[in-house]
Amino acid sequence: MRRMLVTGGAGFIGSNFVHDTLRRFPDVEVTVLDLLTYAGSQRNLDGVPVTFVHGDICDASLVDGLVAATDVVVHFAAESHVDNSLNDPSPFIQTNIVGTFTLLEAVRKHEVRLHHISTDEVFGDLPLDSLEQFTEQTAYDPSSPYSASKASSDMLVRAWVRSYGVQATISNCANNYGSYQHVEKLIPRQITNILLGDKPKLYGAGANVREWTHVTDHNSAVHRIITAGQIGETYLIGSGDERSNQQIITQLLTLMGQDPTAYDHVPDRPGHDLRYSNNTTKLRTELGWTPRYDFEAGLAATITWYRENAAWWKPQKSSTEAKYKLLGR
Ligand code: NAD
Ligand code: TDX
Repeated sequence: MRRMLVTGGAGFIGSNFVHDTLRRFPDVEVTVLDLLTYAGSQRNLDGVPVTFVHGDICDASLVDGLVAATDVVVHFAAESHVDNSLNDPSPFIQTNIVGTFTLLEAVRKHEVRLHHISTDEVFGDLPLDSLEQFTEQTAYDPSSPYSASKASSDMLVRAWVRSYGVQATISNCANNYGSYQHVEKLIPRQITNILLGDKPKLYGAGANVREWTHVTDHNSAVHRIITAGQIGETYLIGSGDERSNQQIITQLLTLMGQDPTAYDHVPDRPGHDLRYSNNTTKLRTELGWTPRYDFEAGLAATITWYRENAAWWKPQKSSTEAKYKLLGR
């Protein structure tokens, strides 16, 4: 696969994916299609030799031309933040559902391989005090407009595989962290609050659990699936490292030399999913994938990245906090 089209390649995971792809496979010709919403920035691709196309995955004629000229599409583009989806679901329906439909029609027409990036949130949530996990067979039960729109897009991919023989795979990853993540998300929001002398903000009691996966581990799994995954299959991705939000905030404060109790409780997210946990046996045994990052070391490196890249995150910080202020969080 010499030519690759990466949608959403100017966002957090997509830009890390482009960096990793060109580091590992320098001969691949990468084209990025990205709308540069509030979450995307071309600066995330500074110095990286890609063809950048500023446009919308819902633009059928643009997508058709780009898909016709590629060997594989890796589809990251999405509206990705649960709190935003609760506030205004409409861009989530448009980008996540109509955008994925538009890509599917193009890959169907041009018989191009597609890998669709999705999330563990499509399965709903798990009880806090259990060892239950999601598997590839878990029934979909999304809670938020975001997760419902991602679940819809996964269902479209499955239907296009079965009915039209589209050559597609799907992955559902747990929460990611690492460099270039927008400051609206839990970990960068708290790191940048602490760097600015503000307190971290914990939703509700903070008992909700997430499985934290370094973005580079997510992307190494995506590379394995593109090269060795079975068409029509779904793969769960995750590190196995589960922590409560309260533990994360305490750990960040400690790593940054602050009082570990110096955070604010803010009102909870409506419909807040309790716990996510992915069983990744299929990916590990069938495709030989293993995550490389130790969480504490990955978190420390992420703190260092935000410390050293204030010029990257400062322009998005005040507008993000203004949005949270309106939500009371
Ligand atoms: P992000 O919000 O950081 O980036 C999304 C990118 O998509 C941005 O560059 C944005 O400009 C672009 N985009 C949005 N609408 C578009 C449109 N209509 N046309 C073209 N480009 C558009 O998101 P992220 O955190 O990097 O997530 C990437 C993918 O991974 C998403 O599909 C998300 O559902 C999935 N995912 C994210 C996580 C996580 O923890 N962040 C975990 C599992 C899965
Ligand atoms: O300030 C905060 N305080 C807080 O307690 C923020 C921003 C979040 N939280 C909580 C809510 C969640 O339980 O932290 C947890 C993580 O929140 P987010 O970073 O918003 O992530 P989440 O809602 O779990 O979704 C993320 O993982 C799955 C991504 O945003 C999705 O795109 C991905 O699909």
